[in-house]
Amino acid sequence: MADIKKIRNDAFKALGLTQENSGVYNGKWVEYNKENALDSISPIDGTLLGSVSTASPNDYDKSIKIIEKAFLEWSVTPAPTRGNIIRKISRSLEEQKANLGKIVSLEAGKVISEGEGEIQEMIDVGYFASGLSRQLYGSMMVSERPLHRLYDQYVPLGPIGIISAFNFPTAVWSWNSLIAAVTGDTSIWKPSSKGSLAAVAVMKVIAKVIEEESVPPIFALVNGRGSKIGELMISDKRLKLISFTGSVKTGKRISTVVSGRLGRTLLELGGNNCAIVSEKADMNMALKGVAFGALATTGQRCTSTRRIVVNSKIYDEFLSKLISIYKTTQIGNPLDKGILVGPLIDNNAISNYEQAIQTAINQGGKILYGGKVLSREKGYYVQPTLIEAREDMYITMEETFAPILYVFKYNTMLEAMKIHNDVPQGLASAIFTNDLKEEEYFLSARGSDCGIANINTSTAGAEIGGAFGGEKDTGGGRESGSDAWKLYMRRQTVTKNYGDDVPLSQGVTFDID
Ligand code: UN1
Repeated sequence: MADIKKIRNDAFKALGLTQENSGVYNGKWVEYNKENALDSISPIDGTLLGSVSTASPNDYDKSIKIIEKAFLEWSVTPAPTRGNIIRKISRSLEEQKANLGKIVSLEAGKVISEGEGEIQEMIDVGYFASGLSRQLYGSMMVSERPLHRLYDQYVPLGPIGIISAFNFPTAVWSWNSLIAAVTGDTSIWKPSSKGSLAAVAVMKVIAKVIEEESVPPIFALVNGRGSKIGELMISDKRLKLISFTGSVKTGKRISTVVSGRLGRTLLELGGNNCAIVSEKADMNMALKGVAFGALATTGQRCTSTRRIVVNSKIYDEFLSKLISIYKTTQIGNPLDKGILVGPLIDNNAISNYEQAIQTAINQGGKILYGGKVLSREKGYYVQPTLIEAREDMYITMEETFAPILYVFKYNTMLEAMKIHNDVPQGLASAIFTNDLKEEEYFLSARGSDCGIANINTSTAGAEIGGAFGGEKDTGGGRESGSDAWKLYMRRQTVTKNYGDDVPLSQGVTFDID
């Protein structure tokens, strides 16, 4: 049985964390203040890991002024130089990967390999961003006028705000902050109040690089409640972009407030991800993909598989094999070897789990496996649950952040696709099939309506190189890889006349002599 206290103490020592930690950084750590400090409690067994102080409105304002000033210098630093700094950050994260991974595991309740995987995501994004720093390309167009040049260039946007969720307490910050940093932006981060310690741990590592390399304070950290610091951020005109990961409800409000001041938003809201399992699938691959998608991170990923639609010809066989996997999957302390499913984040998550299951039963769902709370006193453990569902069950339209998988049956691809798309959210999707026609149908305009479409792999576990985000109620944002960097910059269309006359576009004449 893993010794939580020892693991915590060792990781704390390596990372310079203590029982009481400042949760506010803006080039310097603001002194710890007991008032309004957040307790970081491990969902594994209720251990108090440490306490993290929060930002006062004054600390917040000061931090914004500091990153505004840093922007003046950073935005004109050559992008490849910025990239070199971010590469060094990745290296430092690599050195501390095991310790940081442990903090994420302790605070979010992730199994060790997932805690470390989260840090790996940050490392990967850093290297990706560093390469990107030499590729912030604009396009060259051709001018309709003689001796004219027409092109677009990308210019840094300004200070930006990042509000992240508990389930990926550090990786999602890095998708935004490290990409934004190579584009020349500075950023301020309000982590989830359930991810405060992981945020401090990461910032400790990063602050060291920033200070050693004499970089201006490009990253600020302001721990605090959404209702206090989050509110200040969204209405702050000095923040040109607000990147938010969290619930649809909060996201809609943020969208209204930020667009009210004509700011930009990048929203990564709910997912209700579905996998179609065709009779033409490799069944073992489908079982592994579905099990990982539904069980990893105890169903608390935005990309978790929440629904499967299985072809009626293989339905019984697939379900009986899936139930066997559920029966043998070990639930418990995520720091112990062999455990694949750890705790939910808190008691509230347990209540949501119970409520969803009760609603599903009331609406005609049939429990195929699970459905029970295992512990809610010292640690928040539940049984992963499989529920046979029908299309008219409204509960299946909602995202419940818990390991509940709704199971549907289909006969035709048309039916499967309808069930798949008929929910408000549109983040991740998958089909398991070895049939090219089914695969292409899934990828066609009549296919998956999600931001992420996977063939023969899980809805969860996206790589950082692709753009991450989704459609419909998921909010439309794209972050991390591909050309998501463009959102952190403003596009400027440049027309340059190197002739001796001023010919006008569209053949307009305007003779002033
Ligand atoms: C999230 O849950 O907000 O694709 C992020 C995945 C991870 C990231 C999830 N790479 O499952």
